[in-house]
Amino acid sequence: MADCLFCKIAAGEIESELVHESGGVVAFRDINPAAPTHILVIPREHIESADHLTETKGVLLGELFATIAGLAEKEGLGDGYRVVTNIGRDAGQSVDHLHFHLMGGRQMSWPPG
Ligand code: DGP
Repeated sequence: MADCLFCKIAAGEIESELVHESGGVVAFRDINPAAPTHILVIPREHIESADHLTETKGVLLGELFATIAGLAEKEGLGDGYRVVTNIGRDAGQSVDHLHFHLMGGRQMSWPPG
């Protein structure tokens, strides 16, 4: 999508600290980290949010979560980590391209704010 920040990052048009890249999935460090490890895992395909997922995206979702698990292992998050996806303004979604926050390296609190 022409005007999407994360599409541009996935295409390499905007610089980011990439930590994973495949044909379907890209992962890069969050510009404003909220934990020692804070990585955004996204599909290359423009999907607005998890609210726009359909059953046809099952394989892609599997790759997204396998990527998250692989990165968590690489980052040494064996004691646990959190995966968050915000949907819509009330939840705090600021970029309208599906992304999973992979956060870890500190004790998380619950419930989230
Ligand atoms: P959300 O609020 O759930 O839509 O998360 C969007 C995240 O994207 C937020 O934690 C900050 C991050 N972010 C915004 N712009 C950039 C950018 O240009 N580069 C990187 N690496 N992260 C960004």
